[in-house]
Amino acid sequence: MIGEPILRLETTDSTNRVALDWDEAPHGAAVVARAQSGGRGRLGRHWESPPDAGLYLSLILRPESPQNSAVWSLLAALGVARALEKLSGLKIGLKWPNDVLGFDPDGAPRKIGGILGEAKGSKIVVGIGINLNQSLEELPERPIFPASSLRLLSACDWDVDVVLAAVLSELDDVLGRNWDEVRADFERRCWGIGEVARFESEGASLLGVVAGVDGDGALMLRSADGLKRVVAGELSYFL
Ligand code: BT5
Repeated sequence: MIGEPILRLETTDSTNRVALDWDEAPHGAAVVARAQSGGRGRLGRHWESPPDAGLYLSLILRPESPQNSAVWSLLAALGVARALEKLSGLKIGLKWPNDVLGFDPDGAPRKIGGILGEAKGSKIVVGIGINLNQSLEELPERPIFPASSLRLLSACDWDVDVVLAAVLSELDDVLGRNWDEVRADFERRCWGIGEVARFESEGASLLGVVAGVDGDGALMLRSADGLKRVVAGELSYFL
């Protein structure tokens, strides 16, 4: 069962750090905190985690199936999108690989959450950050895919525990599935399929049209040299 046992903390540096260090944790164990002082984003970035304004959750997975580790983050992103959509009635999108998107009334995408997958040996930790009750002033500035919160998009306050329960229940379902079973839903929600994008990783850059996400969770880019698979890097669109 995803979310059992659950370790609840008032504040910590990073729930992912706690989950990585929790050696005895069984598959499905969760760490949740009311605030983080050193919330982590991808590629060494920071995740703003003010008290009670968002959900800060890490899950410990000890998968038996050989699914590629990148796939767990994609499955988690999909579970979060499904849960938030059911709760709020808002349309929730995804940006490969790890952004959870809400939309302004005019349809512009806003980052309301993110997923950070990390591994220690065979243990996988999937960190989930969701902005719930922040005002615009409490959110960091982002030049593209500006930050928003569920409250800003839905005009109501959100109880962190209600969202936690909904997310865990959805993840219990989605994390038990094969990527191929749910890939179509990820692609349906995925921002920018058919658009030109630039993929950057370790100094190298590739320009192409986003064609979809493959059976290993890699993004497929149709470049001047043909169809390429890309993993673990940064994707930017020309919005
Ligand atoms: C992510 O990184 O989107 C992954 C975030 C994962 C956070 C969770 S919280 C629970 C668990 N424990 C942790 O320590 N982490 C996980 P990335 O795509 O790199 O986005 C980070 C970038 O987004 C930053 O460089 C900022 O520009 C911006 N940012 C920071 N805080 C944000 C927020 N609360 N909302 C939206 N954007 C934010």
